[in-house]
Amino acid sequence: MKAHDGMYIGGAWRPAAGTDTIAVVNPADEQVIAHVPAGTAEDVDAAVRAARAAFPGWAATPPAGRAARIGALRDVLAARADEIAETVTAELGAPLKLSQTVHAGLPVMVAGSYAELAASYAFEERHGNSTVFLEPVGVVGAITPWNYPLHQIVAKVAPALAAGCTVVLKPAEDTPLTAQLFAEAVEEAGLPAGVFNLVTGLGPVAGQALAEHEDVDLVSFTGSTAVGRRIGALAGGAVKRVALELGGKSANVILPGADLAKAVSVGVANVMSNSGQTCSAWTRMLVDADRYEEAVALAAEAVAKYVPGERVGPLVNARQRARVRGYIERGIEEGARVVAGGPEAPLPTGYYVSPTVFADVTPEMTIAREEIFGPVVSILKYEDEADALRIANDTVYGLAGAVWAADDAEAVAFARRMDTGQVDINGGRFNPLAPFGGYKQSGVGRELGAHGLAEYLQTKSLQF
Ligand code: TXE
Repeated sequence: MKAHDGMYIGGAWRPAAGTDTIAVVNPADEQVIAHVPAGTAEDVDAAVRAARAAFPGWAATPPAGRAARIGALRDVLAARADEIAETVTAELGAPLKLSQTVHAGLPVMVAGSYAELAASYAFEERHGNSTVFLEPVGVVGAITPWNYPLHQIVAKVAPALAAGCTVVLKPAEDTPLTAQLFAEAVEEAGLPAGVFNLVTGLGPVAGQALAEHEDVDLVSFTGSTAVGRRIGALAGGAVKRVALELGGKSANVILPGADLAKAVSVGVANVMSNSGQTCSAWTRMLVDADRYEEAVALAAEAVAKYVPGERVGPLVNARQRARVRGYIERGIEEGARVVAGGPEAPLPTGYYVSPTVFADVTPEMTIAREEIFGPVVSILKYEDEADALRIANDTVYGLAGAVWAADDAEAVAFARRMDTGQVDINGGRFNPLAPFGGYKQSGVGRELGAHGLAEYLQTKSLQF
């Protein structure tokens, strides 16, 4: 596949400081499809300087002018959607249909929402005898994961640009080609040089250098809790702003009055989508004792439709496959019952695992506590509503969740007692304006919508 052999810095593709490269592999056939440069601290420093130089001009651009550029970026992403979808499929292994609808489609919606928000957001407020200005934080270091290669980028870059910040992006090493396409789109959209910069590279090298850089004012990170902790500690030490979007172990709570067939099939689909590589996936299905076996049978039936290599893609790399397989084995060792999938099913070449459903899962089991990040559903039994709430909240995470009930009011009453940042009520529907982010160890800060924009602002108040 086509790849740039340099970094996008200060409005141009420039040679990397070093000579190391990263091989990009197609997870569906394990073939190397391209190489990209492995950035060093020197590349990161050049990118941060470019972002710093561009900051005063971009920050002073009136919101309507920033909105126009973000709108142009949205249009380029929409025009190049096919190419984006093919690239995501090549480097993530996602089925092409998923890439077209979600991986290419979502970023267009999100960029569009920030074109509108940049124009309408109240960057100036009046409180009594004070005028309060909401000003851009400065240079943003964005570190993104591979699971939604373009969405994760746009969910950071679009609000940062809307706020008037400039950005250096270090994308995941597994999916740098989508990031390079994004840089091309930025250029095509006519953003001023240095407003957006891209450094590809390894997390512990280029990512670390960006997180540590003293001229970065805010680090926005999405990824593993382990790396998030390190970045949070670094930012705390340097007294700089940080936003962390980390793991999840979300509950799909099916209350006794809910439409069980719908709740189970939508619940299974939610976990199977993107091969379970979604931080907000509803990986714990909670069902009342009376309807438990019925739900287990429905889930086994639903998961049979998810054939690896057809509706379900592979995992992103061999490491993730080993990790997910390890969790499946652990589930069996700890006494959970495999009702679909499991370790033995034959699989095509590629980093596939079998879509798996576990029944008889108890809250203490590893598969009910740790983020698996694969197509694995755990079904837990509850006795009454209080028990369901206790189980739902019995996790260090708090990113998302779902509640199904006889009516919305009952589901809302339950959702209000869940310790989690986002809940889908009787199915829900994606909303690009809804703030997304975690309670507890799922993170700090919010992405998307006006709340996502506010992360990139700092407050100045003038008294009269
Ligand atoms: O994540 P990493 P990995 C979870 C999920 C998954 C696990 C491991 O459970 O199984 O994390 O995935 C960069 N300094 N999520 O190992 O390493 C790295 O280059 C600075 C949840 O792939 O955290 C990449 O750009 N940066 C999740 C980004 O961090 C560093 C999405 C994420 O990679 C770094 C992905 C360092 N020292 C995984 N080390 C979500 N919340 O959506 C790595 N990176």
